Amino acid sequence: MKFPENFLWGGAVAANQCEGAYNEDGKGIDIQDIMPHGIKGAPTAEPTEDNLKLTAIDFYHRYKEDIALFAEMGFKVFRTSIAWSRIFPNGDEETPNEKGLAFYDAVFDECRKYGIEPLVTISHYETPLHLAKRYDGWTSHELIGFYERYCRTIFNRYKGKVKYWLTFNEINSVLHAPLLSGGILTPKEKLSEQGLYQACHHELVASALATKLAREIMPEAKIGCMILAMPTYPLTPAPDDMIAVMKANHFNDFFGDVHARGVYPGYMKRYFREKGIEIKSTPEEERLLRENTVDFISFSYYMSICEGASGSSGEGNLMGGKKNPYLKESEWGWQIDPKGLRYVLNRFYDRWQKPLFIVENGLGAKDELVAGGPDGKTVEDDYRIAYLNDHLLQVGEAIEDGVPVMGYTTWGCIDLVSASTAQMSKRYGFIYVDRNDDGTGSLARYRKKSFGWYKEVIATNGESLK
Ligand code: BGP
Repeated sequence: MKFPENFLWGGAVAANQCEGAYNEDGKGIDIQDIMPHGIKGAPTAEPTEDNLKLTAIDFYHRYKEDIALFAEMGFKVFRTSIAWSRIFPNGDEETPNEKGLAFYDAVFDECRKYGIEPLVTISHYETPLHLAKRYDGWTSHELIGFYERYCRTIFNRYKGKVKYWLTFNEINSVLHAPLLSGGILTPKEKLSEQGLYQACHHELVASALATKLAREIMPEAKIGCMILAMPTYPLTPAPDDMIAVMKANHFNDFFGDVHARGVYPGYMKRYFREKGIEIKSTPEEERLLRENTVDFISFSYYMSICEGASGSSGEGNLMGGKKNPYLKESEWGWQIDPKGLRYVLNRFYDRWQKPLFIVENGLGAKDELVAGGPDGKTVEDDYRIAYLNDHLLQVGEAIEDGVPVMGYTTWGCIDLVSASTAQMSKRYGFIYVDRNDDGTGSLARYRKKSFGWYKEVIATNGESLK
């Protein structure tokens, strides 16, 4: 199995799921601070003590120790996000918060010290709360200007330190989780499709604007979009099931199509027409989209789903869809499908002809800390090793198929708080963090068995995979 030279091996986290320090050094409150239950349960009025993200794994104070562990594994790249509300506490101020800027300087410098490239998500499910309350998040056109100012600030500050940028985490998830993904406080059941797709338009325009700015300010940078990838299989070979798959794909492909081709696809225009949705757009915005397509497409991959013409969707999994009788699932009901990753890599490259970057993949599982390992305690996580090994073999197959894959960052390379359930017990890391769902724990770090395994994979550039 041959991975390209300079393949970017690494791991990924997001600010809100690892940093903690939710109100330190001038940080504003963001939507995660009032979402103690993830995507289930209503947001709270104020940050509450049961919200694990307020402290998370305290990366804000322990980043040096954690980055040293990533370096020990041989990471070439580390994906994290900038918490927008550390830079602009409310989101709509004119001047940034210097302490927030200084924190990310320190994080990126620490990465560079070890030769690790930072890969930065500009907006990862952490819209400043004020933007949600005052403007209803991305439903408002004004967000484009605030995001532009934020991008200009961080691009000018970190040019030369950060080469790889992603505009919005899992941009297509706004259709399913408007608050988490789009900072939209109007409850999903009350939000009109008109409002929802207008919000998508604003994000797409903002993403194109960020791409334009990045090219002006940091000509050496590479900027990509980020999509939640879920390959969809027909439940049966019935033509109607295949059409159902095609339609389900449209709602996700639409985001990649605009990012890669710069225009709204015909199937989406038809949908808008038939639903009476009129996207407010200007010729200037259309030009922005057309002239600023992305350098690469990145995506998360956890599972595939099935679709069919009959019956209702939403049986399981993150974004609806139906269960596949041929696949096993994780303890959280996410169906495990390594071959789906090869399929999605081929499909995305066929469609968009842009380099691809897998920026999230991994197994959320319950771990048991036992005696052993270099730190005195460890986790024998053979199930995680098997999951990652099998997925990486399929990445290798896709590379053999001719797909240009830039890199691979496992999700949650260190245990962190889950996005969908806000639990600590849904662990993804190579590094165990001693913190429990009830908030207890010392926050100590322990290398799991998978730590040494991944180190070997990186050191051999994938040749140790079996
Ligand atoms: C993606 C998000 C991440 C993340 C991951 C795993 O949807 O981009 O933020 O956490 O999924 O999901 P979870 O944490 O719910 O297990």
